[in-house]
Amino acid sequence: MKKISLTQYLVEQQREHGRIPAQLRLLIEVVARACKQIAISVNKGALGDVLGTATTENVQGEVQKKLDIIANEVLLEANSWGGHLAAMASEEMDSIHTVPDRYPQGEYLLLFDPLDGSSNIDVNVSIGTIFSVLKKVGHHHGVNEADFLQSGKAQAAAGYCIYGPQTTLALTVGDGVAMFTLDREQGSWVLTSENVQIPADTKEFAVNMSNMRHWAPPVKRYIDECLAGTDGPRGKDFNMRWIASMVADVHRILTRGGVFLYPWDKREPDKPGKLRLMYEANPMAFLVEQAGGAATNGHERILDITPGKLHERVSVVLGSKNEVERVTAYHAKAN
Ligand code: P6P
Repeated sequence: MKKISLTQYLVEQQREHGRIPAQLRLLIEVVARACKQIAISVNKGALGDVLGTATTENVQGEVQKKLDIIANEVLLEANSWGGHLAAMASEEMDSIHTVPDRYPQGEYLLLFDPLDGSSNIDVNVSIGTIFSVLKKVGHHHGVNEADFLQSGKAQAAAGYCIYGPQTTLALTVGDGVAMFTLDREQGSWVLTSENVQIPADTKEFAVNMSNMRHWAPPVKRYIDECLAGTDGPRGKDFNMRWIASMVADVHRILTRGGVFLYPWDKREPDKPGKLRLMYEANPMAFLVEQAGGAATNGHERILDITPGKLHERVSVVLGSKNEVERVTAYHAKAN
């Protein structure tokens, strides 16, 4: 594969498929540049004043890590002046952040989890930035939270940056998934994989097993059958991986297949799940589907869910198509 820059890739994609108009290309390049800046802070670790917790909490009442706030500030600042965005929404902010009046407003809406996997920051395990791009619908002036409440199938683009042994950006605009690796000598993103495909079958599941006693029966049945191995109903042995950074678990699944579950559990029955729909599940579901995988909440396609609130949570089953369909079928039978 030709090793081209992110900019050349975006220009050539626009020429071939016409899905990346200038404003969207600027948005993607600005987000990619912001991720490079975040990577510099992440990679400093104890050498910079970036580890540990801040003295504040986020909208979910979770204590914020210093890097959560740094990453959030980098993304807000980078995207304010370009004229490509009307507003932003972040896991780290209660309400939406509209572009300051001194800058022109564009037609795009950017949502992000600036640093996902915060519990892994201080122990040097891969973390990431997740982003989702929507377009403002209607021609009303100004922008409000209701403009963001669109289902995931309306996304214009989605991606993540994983800060791991390599710093890698995964991106889709609806024409498949491409990945770019950060060339640190040049400070540029280089295309390193294109048309990423998730195998339909897998022998690897990702779930936090410590929650097993709290799961609904269909999830327990699915995992029990995986654990039963060759002597059980699946007739094959399974392996388990759980990194507790969604970006890292999803990156592994995009790279070699697998199924990821963060299901509803009875500890907080009113909460549909732990993960957030708008800036975790939706962008990851878009990427996974574009790579030939599937993503449901156990009952319906995540991208079809109509959001009611900006920070609403959702149960997530995503990855290798045949496994996701099996888990979803078990839920249907249970109903
Ligand atoms: P647990 C990270 O905090 C996160 O939001 C996802 O990135 C990850 O998949 C999940 O939570 C991990 O949750 O309960 O295993 O710590």
